[in-house]
Amino acid sequence: MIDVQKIRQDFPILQRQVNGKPLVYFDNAATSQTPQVVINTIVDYYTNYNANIHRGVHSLSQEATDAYELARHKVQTHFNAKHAHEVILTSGTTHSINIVATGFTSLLQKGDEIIVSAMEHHSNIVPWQMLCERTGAVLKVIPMNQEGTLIMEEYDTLLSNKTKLVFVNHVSNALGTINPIREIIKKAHALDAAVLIDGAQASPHIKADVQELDVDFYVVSAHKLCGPTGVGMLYGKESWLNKLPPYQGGGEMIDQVTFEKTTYAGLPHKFEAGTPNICGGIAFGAALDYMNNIGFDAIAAYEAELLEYATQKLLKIDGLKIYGTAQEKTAVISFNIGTIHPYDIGTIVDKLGIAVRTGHHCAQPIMDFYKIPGTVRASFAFYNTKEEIDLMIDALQKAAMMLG
Ligand code: C6P
Repeated sequence: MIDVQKIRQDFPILQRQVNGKPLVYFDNAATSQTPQVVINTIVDYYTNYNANIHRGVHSLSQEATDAYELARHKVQTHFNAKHAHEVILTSGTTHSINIVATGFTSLLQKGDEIIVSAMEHHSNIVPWQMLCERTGAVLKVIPMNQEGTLIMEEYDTLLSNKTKLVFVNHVSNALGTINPIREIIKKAHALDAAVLIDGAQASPHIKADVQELDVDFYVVSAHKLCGPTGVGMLYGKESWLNKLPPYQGGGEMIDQVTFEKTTYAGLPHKFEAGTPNICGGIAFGAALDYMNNIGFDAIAAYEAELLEYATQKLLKIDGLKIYGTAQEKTAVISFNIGTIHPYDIGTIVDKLGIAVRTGHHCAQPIMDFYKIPGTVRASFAFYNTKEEIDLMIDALQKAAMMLG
């Protein structure tokens, strides 16, 4: 059970006002808020043991290295990776995807096929298009229906022995749909294709077990689950990470360097060139501790209640249409009211202290599918309340009256 009032005390930002009104933060799918314990971890690092890692014999460097590697271990445990060296700490989901997409350049041939879904974020489309340009591989798309659910029969027809890679998000950022990733992975593996699951939007709501999923790559950003920006995870099966070449050259990722030849470090360092976001990595570990203390089952149950409550209330607003009505959804609601531009709604509700995202949400193909310029997106977290939803409904009614 979530004690939401107690939890809210953990987030200093939730106490502030915006435009003279109490902040109602419903832009959690863009980035989540940061609890005091994670802020304290960041302050503690810079106050007490800021040093470069894996390099110095001095005590500060040792302390920072130990804390960073402990954080990697926490990420490994959270996602149940078999080995700590299968966890590459990156700058976030986008960086993680680009490591894999670039790495596959030497493993693909002209005519090979890559499958993505119709509801991907641009960061799970563009790197694969660039990979296709480099290799002559062909991009195929699993279509979706009006509810925002993937048409799995079409996936079956797209799969063939030409399929080398499949990339799908676990949860759609614009629609909230939870995709049937188990089935997607199983079917791809039957044809020896590798699968990357973009877990950016799933990770704050669903605890993924990469071994149980048998997924080849799973990627997340810490800032979606109460951690800082600029850090994330690329999980890869050891066998795949060994096959892929390094993404960037530099310090930290080498074994021996001469002007004639360089040999690379083993995992995970092969993919971690340069000084990483040390503090961010440590704070990522602290954020996972914080969320696990609350518990992902409790978070999911509470957010499902918020989703149901908000959906019912929103549908009572005249002319409001929700995009993304899949059975399996996280607490994300994309909507429009009549023909009012989402940007105008977002601007008016902001004046009333309510933060929602408006626009195409970096998922333009979804907007093209529905033939709309964008949506208003309200995305909830475990620290939001039904009272806040009521405030949003009032604000939307005011906006609809003013603009309709
Ligand atoms: N979506 C949103 O408002 P980065 O920026 O690398 O941390 O995450 C990119 C990303 C990748 N995949 C999915 C499914 C995502 O939702 C995001 C980030 C934010 O929806 C910002 S555009």
